[in-house]
Amino acid sequence: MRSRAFRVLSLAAMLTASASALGRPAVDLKPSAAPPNLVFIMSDDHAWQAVSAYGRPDGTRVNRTPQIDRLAREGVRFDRFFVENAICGPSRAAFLTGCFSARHGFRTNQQTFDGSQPSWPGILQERGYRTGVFGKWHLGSDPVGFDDYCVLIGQGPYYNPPMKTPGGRVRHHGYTTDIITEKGVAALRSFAEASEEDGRPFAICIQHKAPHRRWDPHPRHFRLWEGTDIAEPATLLDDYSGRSPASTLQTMTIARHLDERDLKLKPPPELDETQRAAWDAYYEPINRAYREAVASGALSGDDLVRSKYQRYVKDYLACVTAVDEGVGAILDEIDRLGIGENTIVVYTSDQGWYLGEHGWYDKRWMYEESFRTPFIIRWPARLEGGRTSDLMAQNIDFAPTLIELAGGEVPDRMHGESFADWLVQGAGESPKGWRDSVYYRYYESKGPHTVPMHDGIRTDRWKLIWYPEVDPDGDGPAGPGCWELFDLESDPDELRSLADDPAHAGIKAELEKELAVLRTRYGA
Ligand code: SGN
Ligand code: CA
Repeated sequence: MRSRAFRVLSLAAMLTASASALGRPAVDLKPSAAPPNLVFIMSDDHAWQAVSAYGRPDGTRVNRTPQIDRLAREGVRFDRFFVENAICGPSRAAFLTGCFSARHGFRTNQQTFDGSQPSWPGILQERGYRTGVFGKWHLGSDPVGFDDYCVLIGQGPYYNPPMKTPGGRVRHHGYTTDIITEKGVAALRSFAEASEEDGRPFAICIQHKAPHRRWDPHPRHFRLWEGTDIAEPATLLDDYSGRSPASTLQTMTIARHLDERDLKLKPPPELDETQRAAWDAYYEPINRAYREAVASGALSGDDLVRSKYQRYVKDYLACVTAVDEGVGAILDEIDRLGIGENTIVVYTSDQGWYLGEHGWYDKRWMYEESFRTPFIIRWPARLEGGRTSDLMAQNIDFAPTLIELAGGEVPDRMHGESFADWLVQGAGESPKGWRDSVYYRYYESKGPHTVPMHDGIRTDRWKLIWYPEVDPDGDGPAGPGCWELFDLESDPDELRSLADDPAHAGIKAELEKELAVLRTRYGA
């Protein structure tokens, strides 16, 4: 039998040869270097503000995520990583295909993803990678390009999730975040073992349901925040003045739209008897006190909003802690297997999230909280750790970047750009010719939370948003359309639209022109 070193060498030589045969030399993997493994960890709705390596823009920390922070310390943290459509399925499809929603076709969560289109898992698989996905999928169709999978059905519950595998449905008992972590750890072990045998690299996606609504914690995290208050964002009591009427049309406020399940006044329906007992033991006394305070009028008005905020954010952050512990388990397993050096680890979320900013939960908007998403990448063999980057990157760039890092050829249809070369060369200033504006488009007006359809452009300093269905007079979601323009330098919280300010007509016209170019480029 040939030695493992020989097998790795010949596979690397094969990959390098086929990349240059295709006429596009990828990132200069040293001829003797084995292609990297990938561990892609994606959570669902993880606000970058709730990753302590990021924190709130004012520098305060809402929570601690020591394991994700460890990744940031040892890797590169992207501070301006945006999605192209801040909602689950569309963003996941963009990560997979490198395309805007208009091209990958999955514009709203109500659609079904066409898995026959080129995607990074399929391309890596063709290049000899062993691939697997475990956890949330949420694309309607079955995973394509994966040798193995075990995915939640639709959104999936926080407890006792039924999951789908190539062999059919499997029931699970326990806490979904922990189950997904365990599946990730098990896959790491078996893929690494197989790789020892045949020299094939692997790509494993570990995709959490948490901290998606309805933020149901594990009992070990119930009391994490007991006796402390979580800092409020400055815009918790936003009155939406100073902007177009668009922001008043949504139904995602902490004040009026959290329901009994969200506030834990009702338990998750899927709990078994033992789980339910633990749940009730914690929540029932809190609920009793809450109901009494509301009924007696002791808790009302802004105080009630603040109290709902605390309840919501504490549950949300408890769910984040389970995800962070899962990241720790994965990193420990990578260390234990001794494969850390040449394994790329990514931590990201399908979009950002409102932790009370503008009085909201949920996502969908082109405002920074949901448009931006956490993105951290570690690869000890090739990336110097502990750095941050301001590169205006987007989820559509992930597939091209990864394909290049794996020595493959990026299909022309991908809208995204690879930042692979720049990353391995030190990730300093933006690479020459890199985009100086990013495009965004959200389609789901008729979906949950009634956020009106919009698209827009963001540059280093400016953001221009167009709402085609909003009436500028605020009479309802059927108007001739209206604009919002923000100066991100003087107004980082995006509270004062300058769209109607004559002094900003020049910059608005310039941005409108550039927006038209981007719409054409991305087929929107
Ligand atoms: C569900 C949630 C919504 C959420 C969407 C989309 N309601 O409908 O609050 O905006 O998913 O989320 S819930 O009652 O099921 O929690 S996404 O992450 O899948 O895009
Ligand atoms: Ca999501």
